[in-house]
Amino acid sequence: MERRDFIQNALIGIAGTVTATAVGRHALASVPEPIFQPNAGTAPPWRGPETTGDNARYRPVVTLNGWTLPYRMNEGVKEFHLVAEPVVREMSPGFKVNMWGYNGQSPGPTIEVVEGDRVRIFVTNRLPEKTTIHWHGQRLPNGMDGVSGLNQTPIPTGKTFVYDFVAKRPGTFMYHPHADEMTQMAMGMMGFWVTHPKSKHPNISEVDRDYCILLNAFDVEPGSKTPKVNTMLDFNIWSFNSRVYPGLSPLVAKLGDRVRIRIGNLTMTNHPFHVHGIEFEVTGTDGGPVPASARWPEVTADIAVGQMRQIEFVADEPGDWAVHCHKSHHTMGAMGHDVPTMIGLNHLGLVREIQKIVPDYMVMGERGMYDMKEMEMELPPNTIPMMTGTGPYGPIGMGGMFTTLKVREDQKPDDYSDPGWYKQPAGTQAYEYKGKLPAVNRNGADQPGSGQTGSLPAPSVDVGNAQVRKPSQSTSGSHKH
Ligand SMILES: [Cu+2]
Repeated sequence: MERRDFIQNALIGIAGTVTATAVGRHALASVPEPIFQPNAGTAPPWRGPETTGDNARYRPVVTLNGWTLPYRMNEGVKEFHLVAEPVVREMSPGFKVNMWGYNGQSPGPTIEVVEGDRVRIFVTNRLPEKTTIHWHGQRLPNGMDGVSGLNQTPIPTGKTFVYDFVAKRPGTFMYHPHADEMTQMAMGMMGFWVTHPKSKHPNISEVDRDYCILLNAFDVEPGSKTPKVNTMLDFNIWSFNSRVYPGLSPLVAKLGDRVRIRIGNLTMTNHPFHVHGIEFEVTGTDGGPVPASARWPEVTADIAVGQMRQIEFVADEPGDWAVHCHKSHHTMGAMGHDVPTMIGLNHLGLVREIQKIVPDYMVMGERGMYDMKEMEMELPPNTIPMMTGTGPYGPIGMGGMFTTLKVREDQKPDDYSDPGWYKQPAGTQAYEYKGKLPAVNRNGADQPGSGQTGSLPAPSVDVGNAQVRKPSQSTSGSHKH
């Protein structure tokens, strides 16, 4: 072929391409460009056009270690584009897990709209199997409810389906597949949905901070990277928004802020969600806002499987307060099962001998499991220690479903950055008692009415001669001194 012909053909080719592209672009113009999130950080609140100025319709939420999906307005319809796809989620620094999610992360982006909005969601399936999305809790036409086989045919790999409905009622919602849901949810497919009220609502407060947390769980064998999908109850990674402490951002508030936390549970067990330092009220459930007359104070709200709860409080106590699931094994990292209790056994020396035969052998805490944090443990690669996170006073001893509520006098409105560790004012922190301890005489102490305990000598304080027992000394037989 002569060079001139080649160029001629190439030009025809280009012309042909241009035509095809023009058609393609026209068709594509009806689908919003998908937006992807490259990292697991906490994105600042998404300041859409309805969140600023005098006519602002709502104060945007903040999804802990997540983000809000921007929309496109198309003739009065808010259009979103979700892409279901395999993702790699960094659950905690250095601990990466192969998951399935949406738009680059698990959970997927939060969808945030206003009551009465017409919403159109394009869902593109880039998974190796069929999927759907169910809009958990929403009022919508039956054909939009997303149960495969019941309401629609599932979305085949490579295809895009459209969900189109009006966000009828304000509240906290979730989305997740209703197609091979055990696999797809075990792999991390889920997301949050918030519908703000269109006008002042008698049972919905305006708040200064509005957080979203999805409770989720995975079963990742220590040293592996992909969750097991046949696990029914024995999950070993308990997470907020597919992150575990210390990979979770703090919930920050300015002193006096009214704070809302929206919590959804897409694990297979209940989670008593516990906040230190304040009392809260449950102001909303799956079914909508709770009337003020029906609320009561709590410091723990149990969130059952498939439920959503909104809790609210005034952050009027400065400090770093723990926020965690109260099931203690849910604030721990990857554990093997069938672990014997080793409290009271001295393993030193023995461990090294056993490890010659069983290289993975680990000591499960001869003084309780707190040891685990202080010990330099050899762990399989890509495994989080069982309990992680270090505070200003040493290991926190909790991971998993744990983070902090950081209340500060000088936190700026709309500032969600970590203010660092709280410095307790002098005289307001637990301190070591350095006086003498009373002798304990247990003989007769168990006899009712013996009065033995009351007759023990009062402790004599002698700060100058502090007696600090070394941990290696026996903790039994305290009657000897
Ligand atoms: Cu829990």
